[in-house]
Amino acid sequence: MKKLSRTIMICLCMTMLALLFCGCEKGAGQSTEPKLLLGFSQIGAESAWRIGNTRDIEEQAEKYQISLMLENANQMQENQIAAIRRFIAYRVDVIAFSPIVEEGWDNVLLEAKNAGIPVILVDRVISTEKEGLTTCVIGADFYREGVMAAEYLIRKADSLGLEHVNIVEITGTANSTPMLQRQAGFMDTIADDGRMTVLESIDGDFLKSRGAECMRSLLASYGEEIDVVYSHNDEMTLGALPEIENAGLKPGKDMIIISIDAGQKAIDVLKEGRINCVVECTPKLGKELMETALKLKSGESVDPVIHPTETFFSDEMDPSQIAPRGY
Ligand code: GYE
Repeated sequence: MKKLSRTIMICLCMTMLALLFCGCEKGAGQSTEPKLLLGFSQIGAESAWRIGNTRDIEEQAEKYQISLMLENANQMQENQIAAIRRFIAYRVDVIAFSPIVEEGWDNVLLEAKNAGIPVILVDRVISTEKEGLTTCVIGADFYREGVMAAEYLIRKADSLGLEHVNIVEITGTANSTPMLQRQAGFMDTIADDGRMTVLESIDGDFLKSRGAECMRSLLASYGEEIDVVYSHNDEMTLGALPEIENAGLKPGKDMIIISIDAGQKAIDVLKEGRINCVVECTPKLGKELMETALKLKSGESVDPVIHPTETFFSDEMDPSQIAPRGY
């Protein structure tokens, strides 16, 4: 009996301590009240880039004490539109989203505008004739990435003394900003080089499985005629490489492989000599996003376009010097 009452006493003490602790927590919570509510519609989780981008946005929101409503659209524009409508209904302070494609946003963005909620574009842009639907864009200069990829190819062709260069291009999601701009930057840069022929451009939708399918079909059509694979992201490249090997060819030697994103996996493959060049596209846009959202909330003006600085990694340099990528 004595033992029992001692146990009850201990339990009571612990409950009181727990209550006290909760009280303290609440006090601490009050002092770190969110500075704003940000609704963010992410495209999906199709690549290491995208997963790294989501993680970075979550981490930075926490760091800046911004309350984040994050929705994953699983690669569907209609899901993004529905998420934006929910953000409006919820009366968030700022809306941000990465538009999967450029067209088709006018109606929902007009609704956001009428509700007085500022909208930030992250990573990709939209195409519209209407003014004032969005405040700014925070994302890479995809055209410049395409230029860097082509400039590498021209240097490589020079160094190998190639007279004819047959290129296949595996593109990202049709009508997405990175697809359109990475293609334009690359094509404009090789346009005046008489050695370059593009055999085919094929839609790989930024997915590893599609990269493999596209490569199989390209190999079936052109086989060893292919000198260069220009792929718009690492996932598709990583899908394509085993297909090239299955066809008895050595990527990086029998075929020049150029990729974009520069996630850790692609850098590891570059170190193995199976990729020749990978252009950087950083997913770390969270800090700029939080700072821009805070400025908008306090009525400050923001830069209309914010591009991170980017580089490339290639077999022209010592790959052991490349720092861990973090995505
Ligand atoms: O390159 C790709 C991703 O929009 C920059 O989307 C982004 C692209 C990135 O899925 O891997």
